[in-house]
Amino acid sequence: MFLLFALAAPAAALINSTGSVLTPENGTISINGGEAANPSAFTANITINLQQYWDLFVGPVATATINTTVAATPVPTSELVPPPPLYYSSFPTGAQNPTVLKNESWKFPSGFFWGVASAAYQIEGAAQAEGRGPSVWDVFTHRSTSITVNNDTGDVGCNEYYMYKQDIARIAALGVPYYSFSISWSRVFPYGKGPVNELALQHYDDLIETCLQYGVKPVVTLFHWDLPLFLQNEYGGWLSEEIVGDFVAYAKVVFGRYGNKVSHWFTMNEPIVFCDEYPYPKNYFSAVTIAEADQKYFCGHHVLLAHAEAYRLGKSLGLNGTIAFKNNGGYKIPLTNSTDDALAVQRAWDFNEGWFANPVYLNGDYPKYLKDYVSTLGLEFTADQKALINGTADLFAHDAYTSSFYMAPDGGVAACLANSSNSLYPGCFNTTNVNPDGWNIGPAADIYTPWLNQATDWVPLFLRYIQDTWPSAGGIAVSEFGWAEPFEHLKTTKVDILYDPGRMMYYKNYMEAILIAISEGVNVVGCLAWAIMDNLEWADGYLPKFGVQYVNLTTFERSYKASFFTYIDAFKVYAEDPVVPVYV
Ligand code: PNW
Repeated sequence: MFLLFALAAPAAALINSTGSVLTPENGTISINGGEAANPSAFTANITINLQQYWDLFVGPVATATINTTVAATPVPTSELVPPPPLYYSSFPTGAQNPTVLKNESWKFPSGFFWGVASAAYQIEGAAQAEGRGPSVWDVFTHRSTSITVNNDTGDVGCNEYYMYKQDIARIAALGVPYYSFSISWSRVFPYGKGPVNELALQHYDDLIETCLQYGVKPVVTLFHWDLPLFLQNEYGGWLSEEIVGDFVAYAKVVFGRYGNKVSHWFTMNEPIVFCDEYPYPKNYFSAVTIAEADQKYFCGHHVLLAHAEAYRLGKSLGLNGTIAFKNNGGYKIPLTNSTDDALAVQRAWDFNEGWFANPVYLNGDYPKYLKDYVSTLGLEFTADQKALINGTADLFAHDAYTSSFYMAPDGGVAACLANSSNSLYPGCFNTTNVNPDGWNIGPAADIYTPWLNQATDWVPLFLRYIQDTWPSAGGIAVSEFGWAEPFEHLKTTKVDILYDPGRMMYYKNYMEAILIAISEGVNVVGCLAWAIMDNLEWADGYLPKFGVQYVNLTTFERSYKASFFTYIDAFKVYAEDPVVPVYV
């Protein structure tokens, strides 16, 4: 059933900040074949319903062949068989079993929270179902010319909106104790604010109840990039301080509804990523009066305020789950031991992790090198705002996929800072994944994820750096890590796809790196593997594969990849809490 919401008061939704009427194509309407000389003369209030809003900005949306909730069926025991070890011993089968190696000084302490992760737009499908409003990503995947070669969209995707019971049964069958997913803001508030869509809330009621029924604890992210389109159109989304109130109102509904059923809340996913190219996704929305290169800092400023207010609200409601946001990035290794490279590395921390971590974990304010720049834009927190932001995270959640070398720009940091047309200005640091000796930092992932190399050796140092730099009483959770197996999308048989040695090595090495960090005194409290299954990798569509499960996008059948068993194995061997597979 579709819900149609009359768009009464905010009919100015279709009118942008310069007063011209927005069309799907380019943000301004052409009247009688030409740009209106005086757009405000043509401004009119019109009332449209939700379907018309979709039609105007997104156009036809595909639907799945399965479009009612599918009951879970027990996972056949034949699927619960781990693969043989990667390398066979040279002895005939059964003649000699190599000793299972275990490092007795390693362990995941009791209470360590681990599981698998996803995000709404990447897996749900059911784009228009039960009153969901469009998000910026619906527009982007349908209308932008810079989407993947395949014109992939999230219209149907993994169809998790209808398959979630089976998905939860499948992870429970392997004994996975936590599932991290995000809620679609534009399902709950089809316009980002205003009328609440009860059907969406009922959907997430059942998703959360199903988790609990299977002994899987839900971990919920409020915002994983799928901004309600209406808020982008009305005031430029995260570019406007208006979003703070709208985000907090959304948080209030979700916190109020699911309250203490959620063990860990994340307000935002990776603001560095979604602000960095603001308006994100790039190459579709053109926005307002702020210079494009500076939009990211306005976005970040409002993210910090919105996060902090949502955190304070959650605490005032007495939620017993932890609340934090997901930061992201890799360890930053100086390319050489020159002082200019050391300076560039510090600038890189300040313009990346420190952008959000310093205000929240240290002092409510931006780190030095970033502050030098954003204060020229008028982006300064008042004393009250600093007090509001400081201390608004119960743990340090970090999406830590890889690591990279950092160095000064050609010509040095000072020359870059003196030249605002330098392409690296204002950060004035450079980065590479290639060692000075010419070798990659580690094996490359898929060609569609050029940012990702297997650099797990650096993980223990990185976790220690986080603990020392931004101490958090609740410890550190690696809230995403994962691997896009090279060329997986080119494999033509299911058995080939399911045997994923690169991802197996990544998980084995990564789990050992976390164990090393813990054994050396770093308080790592949890980790969440990205992703529960293959999904829409944003503008790269379904080409890069991050899943520990394969999804047949026609039948929606899911299958465990070998790497899922590698991941589980780490806990079977090293967790103080037993891994309890639930066969339902
Ligand atoms: C994360 N980088 O994004 C996101 O949270 C997920 O939605 C996404 O699917 C996953 O990682 C895999 O990409 C990132 O360039 C995007 O370093 C880019 C980077 C890191 C994480």
